[in-house]
Amino acid sequence: MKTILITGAAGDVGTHLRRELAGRYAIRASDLRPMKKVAGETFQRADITKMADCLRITRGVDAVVHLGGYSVEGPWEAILAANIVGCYNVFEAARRNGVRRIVFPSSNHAVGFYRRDQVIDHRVYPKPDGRYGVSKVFGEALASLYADKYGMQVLCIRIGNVNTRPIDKRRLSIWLSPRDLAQLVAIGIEHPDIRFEIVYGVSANRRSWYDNSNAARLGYRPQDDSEAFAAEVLAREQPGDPIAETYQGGIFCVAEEVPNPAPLPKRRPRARRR
Ligand code: 15L
Repeated sequence: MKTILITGAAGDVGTHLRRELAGRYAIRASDLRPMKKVAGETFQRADITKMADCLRITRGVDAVVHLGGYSVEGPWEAILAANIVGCYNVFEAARRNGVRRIVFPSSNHAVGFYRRDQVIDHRVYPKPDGRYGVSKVFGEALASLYADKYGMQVLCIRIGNVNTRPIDKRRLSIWLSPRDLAQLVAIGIEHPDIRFEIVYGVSANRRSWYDNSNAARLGYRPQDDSEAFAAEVLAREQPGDPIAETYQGGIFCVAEEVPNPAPLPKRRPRARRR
């Protein structure tokens, strides 16, 4: 059985993923915060802004699923520390410890300034919708560098929104069910031919904004479709900010800070013109 390190394991995505992958991998969970372990896991507390911690947690694992970091739009200092310095430390520590496989959960916010009336694939130019999105573009660039220069094998998953059900209209297009998340992560750990790949972390949503053919090429067969929840979600949807509603990144395209989980977009008093 392969041993995998999951950083940021105590977070929402980490909690879903550990539950889904339990029994399939020997999971080494790591986080800054203490957490409740799933049976069979080990836990190591670590601060990814410290290289020594990263060297300790990446030693002896077959693959790293790097979920750790700041997961929404917020202050630059926090994003710089967790998503730039921390991300670099994890990649570099993995390299020094001879770990070749990394699954890097990027985000839909790396391309959040594409319009909703556009379908984008894995080859589009990044269009981040904030500092957080920029940090995810940085992570993808780092993954590309470590693949090309050091022979690492990295799957970047531009995750939409992981939840047991889609929570609003935007999430109907970007929802990722926990079991589809686990399928994608397992592809990232197991697929023999990965060097550097970008895929979208979304279920088989009928309202998707993504051409996810690169994921399909790697064997991804999502089981879920947000459409099953559409009527219920749309019935409670309120009109939102016009800019947020124009672009795929939603409220991240206008707000300076977004709480987690990201709330429904609110209509602002006066619309900016674009
Ligand atoms: C993300 O990248 C965040 O990590 C998550 O908390 C959600 O806000 C998600 O995007 C989203 O766009 O809904």
